[in-house]
Amino acid sequence: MKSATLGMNSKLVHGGHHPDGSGAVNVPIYQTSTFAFESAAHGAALFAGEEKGYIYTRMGNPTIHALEESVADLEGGVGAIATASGMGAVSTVYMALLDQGAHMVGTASVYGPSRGFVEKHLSRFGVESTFVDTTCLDNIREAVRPNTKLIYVESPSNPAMQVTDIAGAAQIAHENGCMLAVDNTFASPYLQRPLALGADIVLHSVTKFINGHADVVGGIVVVKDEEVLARLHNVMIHLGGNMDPHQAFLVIRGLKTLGVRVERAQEGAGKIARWLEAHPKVESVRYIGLPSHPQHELAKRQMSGFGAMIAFELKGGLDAGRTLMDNVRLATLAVSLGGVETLIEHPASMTHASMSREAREAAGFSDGLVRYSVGIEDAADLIADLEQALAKV
Ligand code: LCS
Repeated sequence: MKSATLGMNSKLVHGGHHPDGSGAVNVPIYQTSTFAFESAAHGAALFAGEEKGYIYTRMGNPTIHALEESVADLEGGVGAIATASGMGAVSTVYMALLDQGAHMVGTASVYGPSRGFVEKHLSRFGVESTFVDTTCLDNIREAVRPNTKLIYVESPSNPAMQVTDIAGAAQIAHENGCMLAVDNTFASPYLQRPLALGADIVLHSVTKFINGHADVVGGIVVVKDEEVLARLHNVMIHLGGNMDPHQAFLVIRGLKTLGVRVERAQEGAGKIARWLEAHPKVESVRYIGLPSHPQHELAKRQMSGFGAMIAFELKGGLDAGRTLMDNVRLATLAVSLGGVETLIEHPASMTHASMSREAREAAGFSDGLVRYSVGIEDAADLIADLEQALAKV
């Protein structure tokens, strides 16, 4: 069946599977490092790219390919490369697009290491970067230089929950001869498809919503253009950051339920965000589904739902946040997000500890901010859990 005619949930369930004649309903795990050639000439033709086929799992594998095809189809791209982790996806994009002396403009409130890798490591090779508040397109426009090759946006951003106008950022990128890459981890392809909004590259930490069960670390990059795909693939196989077949199998299994998980979690998130906003001990709540969120209207236009991520600050600041995190019982105090289980964490001392306080403040979040990833538990139970923990603050 042509996937273009299918709805999102049908694509999620059936994507990427090419039955091998065995009758297997699921994609088998091709747990092999290498693939036999039919002849010396066949091996040479595969290496020369004259024939299509599998050579060696770092370069490609049927289980991994099934995942790549499925996510590429969901995101509306020509192909994808799956990586060992989300950072593998981020670093492969940077390494493929940024030559010595090149410059990139990024969202200031990206996941800490997505910024740290450029500022601490790629800077050693002469790569320049400017991280700005990309919720204001003029900031991007002003940061672009003649040597800018990449605009890198994370939307919604982690953990500040800032939303960037993807179509507007794409226009700036293309007027200036550079590419727009979007980290779509927080939304997932179920809620947002950046390529359709004009981005050239979309990437994910599949560790989060795409896999959704807190049992795999992985990443994926989807692109619109075959030449860019080849460039990314070439960099990835040299860095050695490929996904492995068992990882891919688990992610395919998780992906099938992305729609039902996201629908369920965001329904809970909306209830919890509204409850938190009305709580006397809560100073502020950032949930893009709340009308009080500064980019609520933009999110309504470019996303089909508001997702399951909430960030909030208590009136007692950091100390109050610590008391809350130490007293929740149903939510788990852990980093990561986007799984079926609700997680709570403290960005300033955990996920974003690698950024300076000034950088965190410039990125729009204070040391008191608490991040809450809503799972698929009963919202009433999660609210009761927060209620008893807040009573101790
Ligand atoms: N992009 C975003 C938006 C992320 O949130 C993360 C990880 C990554 C990329 C990197 O992906 P990974 O290599 O971990 O698969 N975010 C994390 C977080 O907020 N807590 O733990 C990891």
